Amino acid sequence: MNYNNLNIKFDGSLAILKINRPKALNALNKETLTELEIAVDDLNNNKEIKAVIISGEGKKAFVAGADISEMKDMNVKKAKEFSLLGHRVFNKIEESNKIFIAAVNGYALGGGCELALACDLRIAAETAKFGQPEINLGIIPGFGGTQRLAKIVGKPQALELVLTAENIDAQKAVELKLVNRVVETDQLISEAKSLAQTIAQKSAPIISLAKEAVNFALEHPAAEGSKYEANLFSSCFSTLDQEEGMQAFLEKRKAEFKNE
Ligand code: CO8
Repeated sequence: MNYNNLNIKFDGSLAILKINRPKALNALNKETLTELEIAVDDLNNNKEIKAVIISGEGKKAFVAGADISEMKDMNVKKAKEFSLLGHRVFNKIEESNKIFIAAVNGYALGGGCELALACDLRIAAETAKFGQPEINLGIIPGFGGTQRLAKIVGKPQALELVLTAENIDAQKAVELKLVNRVVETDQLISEAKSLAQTIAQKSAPIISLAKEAVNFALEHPAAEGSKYEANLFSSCFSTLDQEEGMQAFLEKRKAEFKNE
């Protein structure tokens, strides 16, 4: 599939997806979000792929937000449709059986920060900047930012970002646990690939169960989480990879997972 606003490259069991509107700092217009949904659906159905790196083309921006020129004349109905499109696409990333890693190469503002938040792991270049500047435009975050940000950094820090519209740098983002780590800017993609490859060596069904279990924790009380984990944990024992993983340990060799 040829996309107007996305570049996708494959490297073994990894996919590297870049938002490609550098002249508009990779702002998410409807066409880009629609293409992103098709791409995420395709990747989710691709049995060869275990991890997806999302980044932005160009040196300046990961994604500088939803496209303001497109949003400017929206009415309430159109704004809701646009917001729900973003929610649908970002939920598909969050609920995917693949691991999504945001490699944040510059501005991750508004919808761009929200896209990074929907990913499972976030690596930031030293030059990355994060923020939720929507309030300066007379709106609030609308692609899941108020919800995911509060869960990830906690209410006071989320509210400070959303109410002040101030950008934070990569170092501050690490302190807030908004990103997993900061790396040198020219090492960003190689570091993201290295992390993705470490994960991709594990068993696909077990990666997926691990993600599902941790995601569940953010949405449910501890007692429900324990039961859910016990169910997912026991289902590992219906896989060939659990047999192989334990057998390999006892035989003092590296496991050769079959992803089954
Ligand atoms: N939308 C559209 N165009 C953009 C956007 C954007 N979000 N960001 C940058 N651009 C465009 C600029 O208009 C400019 O275009 P042109 O060259 O044609 O004038 C080009 O990209 C380069 O940008 P700048 O000249 O502004 O570059 P600077 O280096 O001076 O500044 C900034 C970089 C600080 C990133 C600046 O561009 C900026 O502040 N951008 C807007 C950031 C922002 O407010 N983002 C939040 C948008 S709202 C949002 O994301 C809501 C999400 C939920 C939506 C829910 C649906 C209803």
